[in-house]
Amino acid sequence: MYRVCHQEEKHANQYLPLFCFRSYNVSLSHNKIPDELCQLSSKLAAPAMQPGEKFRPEAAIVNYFGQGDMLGGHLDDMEKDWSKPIVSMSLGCKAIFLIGGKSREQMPLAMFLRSGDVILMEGAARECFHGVPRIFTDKEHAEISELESSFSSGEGDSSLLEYIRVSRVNINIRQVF
Ligand SMILES: O=C(O)CCC(=O)C(=O)O
Ligand SMILES: [Mn+2]
Repeated sequence: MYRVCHQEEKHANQYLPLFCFRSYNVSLSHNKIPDELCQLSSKLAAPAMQPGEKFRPEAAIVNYFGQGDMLGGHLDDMEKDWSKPIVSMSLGCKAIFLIGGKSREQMPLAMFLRSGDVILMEGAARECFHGVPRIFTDKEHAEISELESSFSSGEGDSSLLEYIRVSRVNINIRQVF
């Protein structure tokens, strides 16, 4: 349902170096968003909705980051109604998230995103360039000990734990149409 292609450096600037172009195409094969994820994202989106309005989780985009991966500066501008929020959840290794302004020229703010953090992109932030220039996969800086202990206390698959120790997964849920 979702297509991503990276365009080259002509869009680059010093802070948000790469540019992504994405579009929605419902005729492409896609999976249903799991009910639990729909319910969770609707709850998390609620503070950004108008009274009486309900968030419709219509797309779930999953970004996988391995060592050295980044997501270039971009606007999420393919959704019909920008007054609807994007719920963005981080799992795994800590990352730097940059959020700038409505143009690429504006100096971005930097913040860490750790496993379990949720960003609600709404209002003015919904129209701002943002990106993920760096993730931290080394033991000292990844800050995933809580996630590691939740894995080791359950029956979880150890290959998942090995994966997430050196990776970051971002899931962002959107109302698109
Ligand atoms: O990985 C993140 O935290 C941000 C993801 C994002 O901005 C996107 O998928 O459009
Ligand atoms: Mn985005």
